[in-house]
Parts: sequence; structure tokens; C-alpha cells
Amino acid sequence: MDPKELHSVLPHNALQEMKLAFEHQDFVAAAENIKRSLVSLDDIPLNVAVTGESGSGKSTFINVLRGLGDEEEGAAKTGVVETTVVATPYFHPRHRNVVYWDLPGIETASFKPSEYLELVKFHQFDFFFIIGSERFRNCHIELAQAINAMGKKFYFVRTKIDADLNASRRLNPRNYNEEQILTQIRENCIKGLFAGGILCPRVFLLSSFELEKYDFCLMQTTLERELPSHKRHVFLLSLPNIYTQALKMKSEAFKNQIWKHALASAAKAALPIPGLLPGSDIDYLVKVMKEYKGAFGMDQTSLAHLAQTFDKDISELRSVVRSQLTLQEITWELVESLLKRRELTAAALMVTQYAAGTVPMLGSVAAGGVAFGTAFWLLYSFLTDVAEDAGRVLSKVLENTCQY
Ligand SMILES: Nc1nc2c(ncn2[C@@H]2O[C@H](COP(=O)(O)OP(=O)(O)OP(=O)(O)O)[C@@H](O)[C@H]2O)c(=O)[nH]1
Ligand SMILES: [Mg+2]
Repeated sequence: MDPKELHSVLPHNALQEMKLAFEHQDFVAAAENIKRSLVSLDDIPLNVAVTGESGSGKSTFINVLRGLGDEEEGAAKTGVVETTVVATPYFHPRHRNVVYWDLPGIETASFKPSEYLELVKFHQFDFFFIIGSERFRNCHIELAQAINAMGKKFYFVRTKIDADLNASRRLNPRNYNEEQILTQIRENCIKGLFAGGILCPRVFLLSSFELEKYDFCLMQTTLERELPSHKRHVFLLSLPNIYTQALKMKSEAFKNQIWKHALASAAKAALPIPGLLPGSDIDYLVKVMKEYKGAFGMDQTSLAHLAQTFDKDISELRSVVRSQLTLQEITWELVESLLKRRELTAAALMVTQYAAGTVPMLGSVAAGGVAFGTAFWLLYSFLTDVAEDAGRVLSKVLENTCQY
């Protein structure tokens, strides 16, 4: 650490304040706990758009998702002539706050992506189903690219598989091979999307009339499983700034208080045993370090909770943590061994000398001064490591939720 950095972590006003206040002050546990807000996913609205060509089966698909027959009350209107002309919301029967939006169909011949996207107010949707029937078309790529460009996700659903298979069976009864046709259709869609720059397209083949066949079950389970992650994704999209800022603010707030803790822990150390803190002060440091871990959600309980919230294995979160100390249990013995480390003594002396420039008393009570520097350096490096690791863990969680 160079003196410039030292100045930023132990600024002049802090030293001035130290001069006046030589007594212990409890530090303010400031910033709110991000994790607590991350858990209330149920309250996050999710607007799911169902888009695609006119007549591809969008409205039928929404009825199927909601478990309604086309003619039941509350079902979306379907038909052989163009039926959906304005975006219409339909609520998910089980998931509170999930709304499927039945969008007007795309006219493939005259499709102008930008006009369509503006007309249906594409931005208001959180994720998309692109419904395609018959051939894979350019408009599918254009929709996929537009969704991608907005940083949102989509599933591509190829409907009316029953019709494709019936037609093939009729045309080519002797060589009819259902598996082969399904593979061809699937590959055609994936290749088309891939060619349009979509790296990992999610494609489901289904018939809204034969739900027990093809990919409907897979799609349902995927959706049930991924809806919460879509919600998290939506939520987290609005979060990066908030959480990085919160982490930063929290870390700053704690850093500003380090000198007080260092002082408190050194208060009893004005004893003639240079650099060695008495046991009671180690207890104090243990308490502060545990508080840091808790405040950044890096203690065992918080990590387990975070992992559970995001359906992750705790080992995945642990794997991005760089400092061993972040994951270790903070005990008296651990802190004692840390205080004896050579590099800590050297850094501590530097801090003490620097602080004594403004607060001569620190220099005059040698043992207290060294103890102050030691505690300061220990807390400072520990806090820095824990805050950085917390950032990594949250990025990991965010990264995983983004790529569902
Ligand atoms: N064979 C077959 N027909 C389907 C399937 N899904 C929908 N259809 C039929 O396709 C026609 C159009 O379905 P809709 O659900 O109204 O299509 P849409 O995309 O909402 O149409 P617009 O609102 O006009 O854009 C209807 O006659 C449906 O019964 C399917 O999986 N298989
Ligand atoms: Mg419709």
C-alpha cells in the first residue's frame, strides 16, 4: 500500500476526529441487506409476450398454457382468419404476477420489424415466446435479434407439428419416419436462429392439439423451473447498479469506521508488550470481523441462503471466493495467528507512523500505537477481501441467472 492509498483509508479528518475522541464508538451498521430484497421474487411482475406470424397459433398456445380450451370463458380468441389485432393480457393461473401478452400477428410479406416492435411496445415485455408454424422464416430471426438486442430472452416454439407430420405421412406413407421429421424441423429452427447470431437457442416443438406428444411436457417443466429465474433476471437487470453501489457504500461506511475499531481494540494495549494485543482485544476483533462477514452475506448461513434462493449449489458460490479468510470461521485462534504475521507487523508500523504524524499520542504510547496499526491493517485488509468476494459471489449469481 502506498501512502496515497493510506491517506484515502485513513483520511485527515478521521485522524483529527481521533484526536478528539479517544473512546470507543459503536460503528453504524449502514447499508441494507441486498439479499433480503432478493428473496421477495413473488412480487415481481413478469410480462411474457407471445409473438410470431399471423395465424401461427399464438392465441391457441396461450390458452394451452393457461389450461383453457379455445371456447372456454376467458380464453383468447383463435381462428383461421386474423383474430388478434391488439396486444391482450392473460393472467397465469398459478403464478401470481405473470401475464402472457397475446400480440397481433406479424404479416410475413410486409413485416417491418421496427414498426411492429414499436406498435406492440416490445420493451415492456420481460421475455418472449416466438411462435412459428410451417417454415422457419426471416421474421423469426429478426424478432430473435430484436429481443437479443434488448438483452432479453426468448423461447422459440414451433407449433402445428401434428399438421407437418400428417402432411408427411400422407405424401410419403412408405418412408414415413416421425423421429427423422422432428429432428429435421428442430435442426432447421436451431440452425436458422444460430445463423442469425443466436448462440444457444431454446426450441420446443409442439402441437396445441396433442399436448401429450413432442416437447410440450419438456416445455412446461422448463417454464415452471425457469419462471422464477426469469423473474430474478428481470429483477437483477435493475439491480446491478443498485447492488454494486450498495456494496461500495457499505464497504466505504465500514472503512470509515475502521480506525475507531482499531482504537477500541488497542485501548487496553498500552501495555509494555509491543505489538501483542491482550486477549480481550482479540475478542473484539473477532466480533468486528464476524460483523463484516455477516454484513456482506459471506457467513455460512447467508451463503447457504443465497445459494438456496438461486437454486445453486453452495460450492458454486464458494468457488468464486478468492480470500481463504472470507470462508473461514473467525475464531480467537485464527485472529491471534493473523496478528502474528510478519507482513502485518510491517504494514502496522507504517499505519502507526502515518497516524502518529497527526496524533502524536499514538507514537507516545508505543504498544498502543503498534496495536492500533496492527488492528487497523488487519481489519482493513479483511474488509477489503470480504467486500471484493461479496462482489464476486453476487456477480456469479447474476451471471447464472442471466444465462438460463
Ligand atoms: N393443427 C394445428 N392447428 C393449430 C395449432 N395451433 C393453432 N392451430 C390453429 O391455427 C389457427 C390459428 O390459431 P390462432 O391461435 O388463432 O393463431 P394466432 O397466431 O393467434 O393468429 P392471429 O391472432 O390472427 O395472429 C386456428 O385455426 C388454430 O386452431 C396446432 O398446434 N396444430
Ligand atoms: Mg391470435
